[in-house]
Amino acid sequence: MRVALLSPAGAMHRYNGMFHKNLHYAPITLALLAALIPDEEVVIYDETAEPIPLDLEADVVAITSITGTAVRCYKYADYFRSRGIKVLIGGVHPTLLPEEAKEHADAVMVGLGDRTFKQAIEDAKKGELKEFYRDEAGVCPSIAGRPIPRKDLLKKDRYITLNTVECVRGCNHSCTFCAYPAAFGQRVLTRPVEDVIAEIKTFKGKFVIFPDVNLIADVSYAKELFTAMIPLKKWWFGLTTTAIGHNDELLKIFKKSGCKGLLLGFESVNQETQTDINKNVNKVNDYKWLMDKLHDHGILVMGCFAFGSDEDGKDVFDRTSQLCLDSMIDLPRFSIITPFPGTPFYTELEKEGRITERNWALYDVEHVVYRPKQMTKEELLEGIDRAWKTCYSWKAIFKRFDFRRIKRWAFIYFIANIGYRQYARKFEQYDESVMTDNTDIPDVN
Ligand code: B12
Ligand code: SF4
Repeated sequence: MRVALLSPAGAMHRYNGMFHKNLHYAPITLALLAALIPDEEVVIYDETAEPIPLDLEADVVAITSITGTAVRCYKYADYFRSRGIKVLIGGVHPTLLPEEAKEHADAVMVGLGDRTFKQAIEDAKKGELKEFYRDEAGVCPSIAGRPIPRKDLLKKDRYITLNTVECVRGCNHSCTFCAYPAAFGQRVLTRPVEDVIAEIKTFKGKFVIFPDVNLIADVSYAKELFTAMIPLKKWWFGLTTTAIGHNDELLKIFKKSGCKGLLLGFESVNQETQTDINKNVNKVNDYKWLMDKLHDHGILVMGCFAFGSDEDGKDVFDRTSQLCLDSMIDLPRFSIITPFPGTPFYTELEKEGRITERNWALYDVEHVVYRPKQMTKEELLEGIDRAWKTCYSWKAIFKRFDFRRIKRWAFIYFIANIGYRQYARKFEQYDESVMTDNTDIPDVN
């Protein structure tokens, strides 16, 4: 059976958007789905890397969707169905809103596809597709024994690296704004260490990227995995929570195993916001101490902040920029706290009648989709723009550089900062009209 796997992208992330090759690594989703159906004739179109051809030939089109891409995914789904092709849709957003996705697809894949995708393709062959395939408790009790994702099907030269590997599925926290626990629950599934190491051994080059949302969701697993990585002599990047600062043993293992960069969700300079969003693992007063400690271990930090919580007054932007400068956060990243559907944060704002925008294309954490409490939408947008520009001026880039502790990694620091400086300067071009424009896909309704 001919299966086309599609990953539509929002305007900013599309192949002709603002990132180009320099800031995209290969996502795993489609490459893994391809590996789950080894007997089929599969092609992959990831719209961050290339256009999706409207004249593609396939018996089944399988689309992955997150909230920010859902409207575009539905338009592709409607279009390919109008050509008589069966359409399956899955991913975070259809998992959160399966009934909505069903309006546009022959089958909706709810939750992980590890155990259900092959079944759906078999059913499609027999003309017996079901409306929903659900990864409910017990259907996917483990992600052990996963095949190695088919990265050979990706456009290799369009990514900064193909060396991405998933090892932990799930997070032990439940922050109120996060779509991840809302979609996949709080169970933490881990891949056997030997499987992950075997996959990493297939990688060419020095770099490895872990896209897992929280690498320390299971601390004893993290110790085991990264200890096993030490002999591989790789340089790796991944995501954890700020709790990493309080685990000296694991931090030492991170250093030895080649950890060069971590993405941390600092979220806010207001401790009350951390309580409000259920992320009390973050202690704002520790941020400077934590940065020094990570730098002492040779680890650079992308520090993410989300503006617009109820506790944020108009001074929050300048306070946050100042903290980034004082704490020498290597790569500050700013977004707008976004109520993804299915999350407790969405339910709360919905109850208060504060959701102002339901076009999912604007749920990309860069646009304002609700009424903030202490400022207007315009003030929030102006504030975030100012924070980007303040932190990515040349002067600020040099001021944030912790020469004493991380001079050896200066090249990583400056390359990454130059990339984000470009992002900071371009992102205002992606206004609401650009983000919601899908006229390149024919209308069939
Ligand atoms: C790589 C990545 C990206 C890439 C590619 C995104 C894409 N369309 O795939 C880029 C850089 C473009 C990106 C951008 C964004 N991302 Co992103 N991203 C990821 C990340 C880190 C890894 C994805 C991955 O490879 N996962 C590994 C695979 C194996 O897991 P999976 O994708 O969940 O797939 C499994 C199941 O979901 C299911 N499945 C998924 N799709 C399908 C389809 C079918 C047909 C079937 C059968 C099954 C199936 O089966 C798979 C195997 O079990 C995830 C976090 C994560 N670890 O998943 C966030 C994540 C998907 N991103 C997220 C967000 C918020 C964003 C941004 C809005 C924000 C930002 N600034 O980063 C932007 C917006 C993009 C846009 N509008 O175009 C959120 C999504 C929340 C939501 N409700 O939408 C996630 C979940 C992170 C989080 N903490 O919440 N992202
Ligand atoms: S710690 Fe990160 S991944 Fe986990 S629930 Fe909170 S925001 Fe989501």
